Amino acid sequence: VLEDLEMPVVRRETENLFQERPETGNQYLEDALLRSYLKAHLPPKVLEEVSQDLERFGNRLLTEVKPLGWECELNPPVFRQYDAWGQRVDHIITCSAWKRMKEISAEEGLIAEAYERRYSNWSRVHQAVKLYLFSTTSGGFNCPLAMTDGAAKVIESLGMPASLKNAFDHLTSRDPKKFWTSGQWMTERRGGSDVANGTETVARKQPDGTYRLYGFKWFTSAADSDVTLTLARIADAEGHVKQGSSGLSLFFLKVRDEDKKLNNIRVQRLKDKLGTRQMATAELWLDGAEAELISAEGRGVASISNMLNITRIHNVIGAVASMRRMISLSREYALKRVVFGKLLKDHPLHMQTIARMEVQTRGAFLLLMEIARLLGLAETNMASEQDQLLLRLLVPVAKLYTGKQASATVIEAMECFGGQGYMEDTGLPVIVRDTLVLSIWEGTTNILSLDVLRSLTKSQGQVIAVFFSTVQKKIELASSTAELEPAVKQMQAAISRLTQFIQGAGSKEAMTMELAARDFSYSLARIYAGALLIEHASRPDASAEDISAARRWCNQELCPVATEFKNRSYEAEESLMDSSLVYGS
Ligand code: UCC
Ligand code: FAD
Repeated sequence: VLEDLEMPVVRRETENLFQERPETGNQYLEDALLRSYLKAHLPPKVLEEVSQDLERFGNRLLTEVKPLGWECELNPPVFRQYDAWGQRVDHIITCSAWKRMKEISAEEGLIAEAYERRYSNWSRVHQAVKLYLFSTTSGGFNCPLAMTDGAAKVIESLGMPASLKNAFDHLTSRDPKKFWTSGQWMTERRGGSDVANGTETVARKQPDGTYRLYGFKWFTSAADSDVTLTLARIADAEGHVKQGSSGLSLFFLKVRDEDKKLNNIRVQRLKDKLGTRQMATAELWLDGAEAELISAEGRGVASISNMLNITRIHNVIGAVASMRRMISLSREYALKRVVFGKLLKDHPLHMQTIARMEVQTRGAFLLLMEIARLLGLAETNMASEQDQLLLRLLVPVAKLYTGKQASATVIEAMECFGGQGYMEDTGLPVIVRDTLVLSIWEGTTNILSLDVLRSLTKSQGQVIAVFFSTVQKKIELASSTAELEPAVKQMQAAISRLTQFIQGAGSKEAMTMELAARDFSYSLARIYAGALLIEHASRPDASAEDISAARRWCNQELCPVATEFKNRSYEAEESLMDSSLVYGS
């Protein structure tokens, strides 16, 4: 008070011109789209309970979890290879906040919720929303949770073998003392995309029927996890292994024994990463690690894809959460920051910048909810064959598309804070760094685009018919809303261009589809998200913003693959020119 009285008027005014910290409140209460989605889809009783839980969780995130997340960022894991007496110990030391995140994850049932299924098919939506709210404050703990969910899913998909029941109970526990997390060790030195050719790890059968693994795992995230799933080639009596995908089998192993001693595993070092620095990613030597074979021999890739599809959904959750968080902070900042004599919010060009991000985020959010909804149906035996095909297609589509959207959005949003956006201690660069990995891990954009083609081939084209009929059904709902007419017309045009592309490409060589894979996947993402936005905007209580978002989304190029096909971009000549442009002739 004394200082205030004594402060000269000029100085006081200058202090008032400081740039203010953007503060957001309860993320659930502030997310209008999330709340309207839940209101539109959940049965009333489920909505009531889920809303209460989310509001409470939103408060807990604000008061308890957010500071812990920041602590995780400030205290990244440390690797201690030797103890003071020269003994090799290979300790990965994590901070107390990271350990607390594990307990909170259990208490909140962030994995359990999906497997208890107390809201039947809606449990996956409930879980996805909790993870979405948790993501950017989790201090990187969303990563082990993704893999834990994936491991539980694999065990469940295998029909819950007796030997894995205990592990499943730990992975899905709400008891912090009992809760385990899992890793996912696929990538080796020779590569992470081409797992079939990159995996050198060998599994040797022991007289008691267990296996011992020998090899080197090049990227192992959340290396402090309790258990992991990994791939290896089983050696025959002569020590020979089968190469290629059909030589790979899936193994379960405990990373440490009861005394916390590593399971014949040596840590080479921790990765020095651009982001996700709160979480330990290690290089590991497996030197006879005891493991249990959990797939049929040679069915390793097919079996671990149950994990991949879950972790890819978590990747979508992370992407949408980062976009939403950066927008929330940007809009708060615009309410406080004065430039050229007025608040940023009163500069139309700045509002246009944020509104464009908002439209992208809405499309991404609805894609995420659609996948969670379909997964919930599939897991409660309520999914039709069409729903299952659609889920298989939409997971890679959404993963690859939202990964790219999120990277672009967080960079754009960083700029909304001017120079402050680039300052480490604002926390904004953390979100940017942690988002940039989303298009790399769990399969890069190109690999996921090829997975989209895999899902088409596997269903012998059926999935694309389901895609078209579902999109049509969703946009038909809009027929009574005049304001949506232009959007519906744009969607109809895009659908017919996509149909023409598919017919045209069908008569060309296989090469065409491979070259078109990325543009094709983007087209599927834009068209499907457009249909979801239109569907959401067709609700009787839709807001003007819902309608505008649908219209604006559909104003963009919805079917880039048709344009590029017309440009002959996928022809052999152009492909040769791609190489020439890169390397010169
Ligand atoms: O990167 C990682 C990060 C860990 C950190 C956790 C973060 C989680 C998110 C956090 C959120 C914030 S872990 C490593 C991730 N690695 C990958 O994603 C691998 C990328 N590469 C691929 O996906 C490739 O496409 C491969 C490895 C799947 C290709 O393998 P193959 O063996 O060459 O492929 P094939 O021969 O086509 O497929 C073998 C079998 C087939 O089944 P069958 O034999 O019945 O015909 C395929 O249909 O596997 C089946 N399959 C699938 N099934 C392959 N992919 C899938 C799929 N996605 N879904 C269903
Ligand atoms: P490459 O396969 O060498 O890819 C290089 C480029 O080539 C990419 O742009 C890719 O899109 C492109 N490309 C590859 N193949 C094709 C093709 N057929 N057609 C067109 N383009 C192609 N892995 C784990 O198993 N467990 C983990 O816990 C884990 N954690 C990770 C944590 C971090 C922070 C990071 C960055 C990675 C992690 N990974 C993990 C590894 C990750 O899954 C791989 O890095 C990723 O799948 C890509 O594999 P790669 O590095 O071998 O890239």
